[in-house]
Amino acid sequence: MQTTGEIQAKLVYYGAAESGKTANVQCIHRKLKRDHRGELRVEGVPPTAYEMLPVQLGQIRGFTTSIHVYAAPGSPEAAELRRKIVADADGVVFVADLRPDRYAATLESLKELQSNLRAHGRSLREILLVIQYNHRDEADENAVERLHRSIKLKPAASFEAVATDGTGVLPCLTTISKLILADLRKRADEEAAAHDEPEPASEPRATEKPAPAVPAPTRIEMQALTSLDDQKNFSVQSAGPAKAMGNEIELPIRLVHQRTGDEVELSIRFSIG
Ligand SMILES: Nc1nc2c(ncn2[C@@H]2O[C@H](COP(=O)(O)OP(=O)(O)OP(=O)(O)O)[C@@H](O)[C@H]2O)c(=O)[nH]1
Ligand SMILES: [Mg+2]
Repeated sequence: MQTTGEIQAKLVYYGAAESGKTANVQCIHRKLKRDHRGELRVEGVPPTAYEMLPVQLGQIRGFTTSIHVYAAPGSPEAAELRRKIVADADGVVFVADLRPDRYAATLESLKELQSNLRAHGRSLREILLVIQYNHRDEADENAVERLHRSIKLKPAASFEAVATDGTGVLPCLTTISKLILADLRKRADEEAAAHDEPEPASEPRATEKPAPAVPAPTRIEMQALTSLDDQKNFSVQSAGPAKAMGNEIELPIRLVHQRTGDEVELSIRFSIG
């Protein structure tokens, strides 16, 4: 297994036109510190324009890890583009629009997502999926329950949101990112295990170096997602044990979100001397 290299995961915000996918990605761009995200790119022109934002998440098994966050375009003209964008997604946030006059469009978009995944031999059951009930400020208090019943899905999690003012945006991103990272870590473990299996007997080539040991325990650094202004809602669940690394001390901290119960693991590094 290499100690350098990159892992890029793909997260797609999918949903009906005007459901708030772009507003989500713009909000993430606004809220993350510069060194935790790249530039917000707008690709194409309306009605098929879409946005992409790289978010840096630190290291997994020595790999620099980032998630490319896409806001899929919702217009009818962009149907083929949506299909392509979601084909190889590692995770999806389905943005359900709570405004009553957008129910039908939301359910239609979910059906389309299902069929787009199926076209690539995938399914809504197998994909890492979180639902975001957006436009919360423009619907009555029963809207979530009503739409939720029609959606008939059991996502890993769901969130209420107002993407324009940031409500619910980062908890949603944090949750789906954690799911994606856990999945990547599992895959990295499987890859490492396959790598560790004894090779059939052959002479090692002179240029080959032994594979470096996998550092344990692996810590997924979540600084990007916890350095946000939502962090006031987190309380510390556990901390430590501290680990000395050269002239640095690393302290792992587990936070729990008071409202959603989401857990986030991050690490703080202190330099000595
Ligand atoms: N009041 C309110 N407005 C929102 C919310 N989310 C998005 N909007 C607004 O709704 C409009 C559409 O939002 P976008 O983020 O562009 O929607 P989209 O899903 O990217 O739309 P397409 O790219 O056309 O599919 C914009 O004017 C946003 O400012 C919300 O939660 N509340
Ligand atoms: Mg958009």
